[in-house]
Amino acid sequence: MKTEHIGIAVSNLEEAVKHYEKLFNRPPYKREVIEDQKVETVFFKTGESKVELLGATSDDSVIAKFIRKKGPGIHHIAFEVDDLEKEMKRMQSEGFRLLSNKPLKGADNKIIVFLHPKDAEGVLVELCQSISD
Ligand code: CMX
Repeated sequence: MKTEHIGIAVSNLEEAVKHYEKLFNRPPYKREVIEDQKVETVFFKTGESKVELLGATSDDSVIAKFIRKKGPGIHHIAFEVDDLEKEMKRMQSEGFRLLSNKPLKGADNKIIVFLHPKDAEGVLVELCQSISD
């Protein structure tokens, strides 16, 4: 599995974009709202991988809840797989709890599923598979 991206929860997306533009010395390559997840995402390329800034689009977004509880910071790590449904079955047979029974639409042309953070030593893990535009 390749580390596809690291998701960072931010309380002010525009301010965070400015900071990360300075950090990477380049602009983001993509911005996308995922309505179902109530998040707005902004992506920066970091070599083979990416950083995804995550802002809440409503107070009941999981990102808003996460920030209220833990403050801004690393929210999840996403690993890319070739066949998400196959990996979901494998993970379930290994005793991991999946947070959805079916793949969900993720940002940046991906289908995704999350594993419960309690099953990965307190880290929210996303498995993702690329799909065409
Ligand atoms: N990392 C580590 N632990 C986390 C966590 C995170 N990101 N989010 C929640 N937790 C912990 C909580 O602290 C809590 O722990 P305790 O029981 O010890 O207090 C536990 O998990 C349950 O959390 P909760 O706040 O009670 O439950 P939620 O209703 O917030 O659900 C979770 C948590 C992980 C299921 C939810 O945040 C989720 O579904 N996240 C995935 C959605 C998401 O991130 N979407 C954006 C994706 C965009 C993309 O990449 O495409």
